[in-house]
Amino acid sequence: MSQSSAMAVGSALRSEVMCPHCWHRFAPHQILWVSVHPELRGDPRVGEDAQQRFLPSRFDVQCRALDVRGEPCTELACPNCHLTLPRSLLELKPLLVSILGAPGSGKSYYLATSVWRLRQTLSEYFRIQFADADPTANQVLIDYEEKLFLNPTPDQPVMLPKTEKDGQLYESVRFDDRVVWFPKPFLFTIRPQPEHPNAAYLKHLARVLCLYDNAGEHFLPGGETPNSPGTAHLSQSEGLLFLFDPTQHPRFREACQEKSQDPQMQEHGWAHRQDHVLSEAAKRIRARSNLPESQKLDKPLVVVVTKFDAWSSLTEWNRLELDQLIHRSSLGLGAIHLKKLDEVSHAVRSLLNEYAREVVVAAEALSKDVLYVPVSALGGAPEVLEQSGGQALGVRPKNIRPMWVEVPFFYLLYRCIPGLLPRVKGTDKKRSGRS
Ligand SMILES: Nc1nc2c(ncn2[C@@H]2O[C@H](COP(=O)(O)OP(=O)(O)OP(=O)(O)O)[C@@H](O)[C@H]2O)c(=O)[nH]1
Ligand SMILES: [Mg+2]
Ligand SMILES: [Zn+2]
Repeated sequence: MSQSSAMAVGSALRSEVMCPHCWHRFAPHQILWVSVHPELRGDPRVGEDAQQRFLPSRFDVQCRALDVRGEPCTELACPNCHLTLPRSLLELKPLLVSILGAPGSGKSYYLATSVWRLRQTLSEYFRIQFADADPTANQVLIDYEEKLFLNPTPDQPVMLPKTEKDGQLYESVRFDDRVVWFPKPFLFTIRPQPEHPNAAYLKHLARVLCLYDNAGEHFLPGGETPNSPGTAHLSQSEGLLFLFDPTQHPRFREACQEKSQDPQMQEHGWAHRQDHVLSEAAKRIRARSNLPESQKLDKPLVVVVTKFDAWSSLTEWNRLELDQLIHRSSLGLGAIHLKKLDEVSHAVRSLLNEYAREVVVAAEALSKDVLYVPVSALGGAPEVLEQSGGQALGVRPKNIRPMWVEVPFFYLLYRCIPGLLPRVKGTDKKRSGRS
C-alpha cells in the first residue's frame, strides 16, 4: 500500500497540507513519519535526542507506517521542519489567527482565558465542539489555563511568565548551519456538533484553528530576523487580533489615573508605541504578500482593547456580559447580534479617536474590515507581589472573571467560516464610523 492510500483509508485527505510550525505547504504523500524503535534516534533538523523521521514504504494492516526496525508508528512530521503534526491537519482546512501586540499588552493572559472560555461557550451557545487537536502540543497553554482556572489554592496570587523570544513557546530547527526559531503553534479542532443547524456540512465547516503566543518584542520594528521568523504567520493568517493596551498609553493613563486602582495605570511615559506594532505588521504582511502600500487587506482585523477593567470608567458599561451580544432561541441556540456589536465597536472607536487616534489610523490603513472590541482577561486589576520587590504583578485565581474574551473569536469565526456561527437576522448592517 502506498503512503497516500494508506492514509486515505477511512478519511478524505486534503490535496495540500500546511505546516503550522514553518508554514511550508506540501502534498500529503510527502509527509514524514516519526520512528518508534529506541535505537532510531537522531534527526538532522530537530536534534540528536529526537526519533528519526522517515518516508515510509511499509504499513501494517491498521495503516500505520513501519519504521526500518518494523515498529508501527503513529506520529507524523513536516517534510520541511520535521516538527510533529496532528493527523487532523491532513483532513481539515487550517484557520490561522494571528494575535499581535506590544510586550505586556496582555497576549498570554488573553490567549489562556479566551481558549478556556471558548471550550465552554462555543458549545453552550453555538453547538460547536472546540477541542485540542494535540493535547501534548498545547501543554503550555493547558498549564496556563489550569493555573488560572483550576488552581487548588485559588487564594494565592499567580502569574503567567513573560513570553521570551527563545523560551518554551518557541522551537528550534537546524537547517544545515543555521538554527531557526519558530513559534509553537497551539492547535484546536473546531467542529459542528450533531445538534448544530448545519451539522450536515461538517466537512465544509470544520477547521484546525492555529494560534501563536509570540513575545511582544517580535512585533516591534527590527524584531524579526531570518533565523527568528516568528511572525511570518501574519501573512498566512485569515484574521488578525491586535491587542491594544490602554494602560500603556499616556493619554489613557492620564484620563484614568484618578478612577482606577490598577498599578499599571500609575506608571509614566511610553512603554511602547503600540501603533508601531500595527504599522510594522502591515509592512511585513505587504512584503511577504507582494501587496502595494495603498492596498488594504480583505482579512478582518479586530482591535482587541484589553484590560477593560482598568478603563471602564471612560465608558457607560460596568460589566460586559455575553448575553448582551448573543441572543438565544427558545431551544437555547445562540446568534450574534451584529448591530449591537457594531454599536459597541463604534463607541470604542470614538474613545480611541479621542485618546489614541494613531491606533485607529494605523488599523484602518491596514484592513478594510476593522472591529473594535473591549475585553478583560482578568475582570479586575492584578496586584503587586511583595515578594518580587514590587516588580511583578499577580492575580488571585478566585477573582478572575473574564469579560468578552471570546467575542473577537466569535466574530472571526463568523467572518471566516460562513454557516458556522449564525447572526440575528437583519443585523448584518454595514458597520459605520470608518474613514
Ligand atoms: N487590569 C488588567 N491587567 C491585565 C489583564 N490581562 C493581563 N493583565 C496584566 O498585564 C500584564 C502583561 O500581560 P501578559 O499577558 O503577560 O502580556 P504579553 O502581551 O503576553 O507580554 P509579552 O509576553 O511580554 O509579549 C500582566 O502583568 C497582567 O497582570 C486584564 O484583563 N486586566
Ligand atoms: Mg506573553
Ligand atoms: Zn514545517
